Amino acid sequence: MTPPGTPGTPAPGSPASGSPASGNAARVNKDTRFCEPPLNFAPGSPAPGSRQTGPAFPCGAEDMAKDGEQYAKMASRIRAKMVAMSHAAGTPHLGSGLSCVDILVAAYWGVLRIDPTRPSDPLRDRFILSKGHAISALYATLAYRGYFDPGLLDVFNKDGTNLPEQPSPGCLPGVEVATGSLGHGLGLGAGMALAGRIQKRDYRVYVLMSDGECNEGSVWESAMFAAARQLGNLATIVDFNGWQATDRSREVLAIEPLAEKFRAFGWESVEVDGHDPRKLAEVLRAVPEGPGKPLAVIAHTVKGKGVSFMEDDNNWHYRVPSEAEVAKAWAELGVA
Ligand SMILES: Cc1ncc(C[n+]2csc(CCOP(=O)(O)OP(=O)(O)O)c2C)c(N)n1
Ligand SMILES: [Mg+2]
Repeated sequence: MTPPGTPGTPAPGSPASGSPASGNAARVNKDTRFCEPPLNFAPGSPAPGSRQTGPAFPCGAEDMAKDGEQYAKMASRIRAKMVAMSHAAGTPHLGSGLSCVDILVAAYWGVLRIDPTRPSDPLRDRFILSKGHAISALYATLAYRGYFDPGLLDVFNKDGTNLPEQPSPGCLPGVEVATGSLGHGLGLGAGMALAGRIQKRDYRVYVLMSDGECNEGSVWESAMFAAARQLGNLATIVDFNGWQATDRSREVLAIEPLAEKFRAFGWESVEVDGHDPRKLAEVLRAVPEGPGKPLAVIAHTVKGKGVSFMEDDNNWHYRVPSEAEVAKAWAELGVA
């Protein structure tokens, strides 16, 4: 199948699309690749400097929230596609991606004030997948949410395409930042949340981390910063599946009690079932635009969720499914 789109086109800001200044000029920060696009003030819009509230972006929350079945159907569709993507690309981290699908479905269909046709809208809510190794879950979510043609998912991790195994900023519409090196998403999110306050833009920032990622010192530096600056417009969701790459999280470091740790760092903290999108959406929708304590949602999940022979089996951190295993998974997910 030939996917639509233009794989191979350099992403905005990639070296091929124009490189930063060199020599003396390189010491001057002229690189504006990661700046927000300027706001265009239409007649009747608030004057620069006044508080700006985003439009009520269509998010489908009303429809999906009424009926948990719809969340479940979308989650199964995403999971099935991810299993096929892993097989086609020979790419690992499938268990990690399956673990966080219900969190993504809750966020993208039940919480975020976004418009897929305007992925760079300065007033959009931001979502950062800090556990970047689970990128197949985000790509599939963005595609089915309308950010780009789902046909592009078929070239996942193929050379010369814009769907790398670890995301880079702007590689596809809706991908906010580069992640993959664990421990950076929360700091990036805190910066965005602070920028929103300074610019008087009423958006929220959501950062999805993994439990193993919380071993990183940078997570706790960011947590202290966010609480000190009262970034109430910031929330993190920790995909707490109890596994890291090679062992149980509790065997690697004493990560628990995680909710209490966040509270000790000045955050609000709640524990939820990470496979209950309605509950997740309810909790995440309550995040305000204004100052206050940031929110940590400890989402208890199962690595490999949705495919019985992958659930809680950490071999699927690295394993790639065979064709027969894809068929078996699809049958279980009800899409065969
Ligand atoms: C800074 C850093 N160190 C090491 C790795 C390699 N690595 C990839 S996934 C992973 C751990 C996975 O466990 P967890 O963070 O809990 O994510 P899960 O796969 O369980 O969702 C590691 C160590 C990395 N991506 N970044
Ligand atoms: Mg984990």
